[in-house]
Amino acid sequence: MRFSTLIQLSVAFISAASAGARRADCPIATSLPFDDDELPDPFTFNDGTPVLTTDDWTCRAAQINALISSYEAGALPPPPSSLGVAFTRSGSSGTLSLTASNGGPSITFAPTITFPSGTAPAAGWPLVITFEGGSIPIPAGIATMNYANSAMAAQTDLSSRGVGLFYNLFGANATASSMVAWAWGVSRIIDALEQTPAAGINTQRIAVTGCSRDGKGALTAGALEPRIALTIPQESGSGGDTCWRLSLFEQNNGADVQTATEIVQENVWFAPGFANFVNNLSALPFDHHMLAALIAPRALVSFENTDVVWLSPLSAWGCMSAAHTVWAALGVPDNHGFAQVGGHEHCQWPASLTPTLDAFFDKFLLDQPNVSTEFFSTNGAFNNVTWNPADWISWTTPQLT
Ligand code: MCU
Repeated sequence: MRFSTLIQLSVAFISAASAGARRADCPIATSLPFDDDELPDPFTFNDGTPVLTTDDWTCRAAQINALISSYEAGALPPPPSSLGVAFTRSGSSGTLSLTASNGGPSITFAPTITFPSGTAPAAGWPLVITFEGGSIPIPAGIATMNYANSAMAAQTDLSSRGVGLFYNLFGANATASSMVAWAWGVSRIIDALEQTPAAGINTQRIAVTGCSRDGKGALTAGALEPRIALTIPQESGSGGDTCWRLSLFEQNNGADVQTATEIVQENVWFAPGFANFVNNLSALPFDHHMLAALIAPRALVSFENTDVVWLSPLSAWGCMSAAHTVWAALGVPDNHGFAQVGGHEHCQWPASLTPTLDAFFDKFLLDQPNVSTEFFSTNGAFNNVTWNPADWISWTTPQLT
């Protein structure tokens, strides 16, 4: 017994030592031989060694990001070589006009900001960037920006591929999905706010939100842009805060949910190459619990609706339960919330969830660090499909040091 303990300890020591070496040289892969019906383990590096420290997680997140980019999202381009910004304000309304170019064609987009009344905090107003206006109640004391993400990258149907401002700049053949294009636009908005103090926004206190397809987009932006403090996807469903494998399981058990095979035929939210994997989900070295986990340790609260079967309610609960282990491992479980109820239409906000939402705003945008954000619940209405975590989550959650 003692001998095996000793071996285990020395294995742990060797792993920790090699993890240290990996941190200095974090190997990124864009493809990985993989075959797993269950949810992939976020805490195992591509080379099979364990994630043991918070620095390890930084490297692991970079690995996951590269894999998601390669398999389903497409390439996120760097900032443009030039970004011109003009800000105008009239009363409670502001317009932030951005012109981006890489030396060739330029694009201009001009999101509007609605400012709260009263005196701005010394660091500037917190801000929620709302994809297509969003549909959650935003409390007093927070500015809102209306982001016309569908102009950045269209999302009508498959004919939207390569259509929108982003593709005018990067070319219609850019691999970036519409959601990656939207995230690129959010990053430019934050660049512009950073270089425009007159806009009066506190760029340390920015949230993103959107519902349904735009909720998928808000989640992706939160995953790709580390300056977003709080990510709030609402009813993002399949392709958002749900896992591909779990949605397929739900469908195989008789629920009419959206799956990966459907989504790639419906719209351009994913890169063209994702179609190569939708019939072989076991080959994906990630699932969306790992997309969501790219946000950790920053704050994520997602909301789902069990009345809309298409959203794949079991998948959302299972996927976010799996993602939650990453926030737990990082010692900040309450930076990740989830609430799933019924009794309302798609994208209609149920008042019962306002206290949960407000707690996240208070803590992460309104400088009230002592507010509790311990909210993680479902009504469990999964259309008679059973969630059994042991069938899907084979890892134990480490305490990263
Ligand atoms: C939940 O998001 C999408 C869903 O993925 C699509 O299949 C459906 O057509 O539209 C939903 C949506 O965006 O509704 C507003």
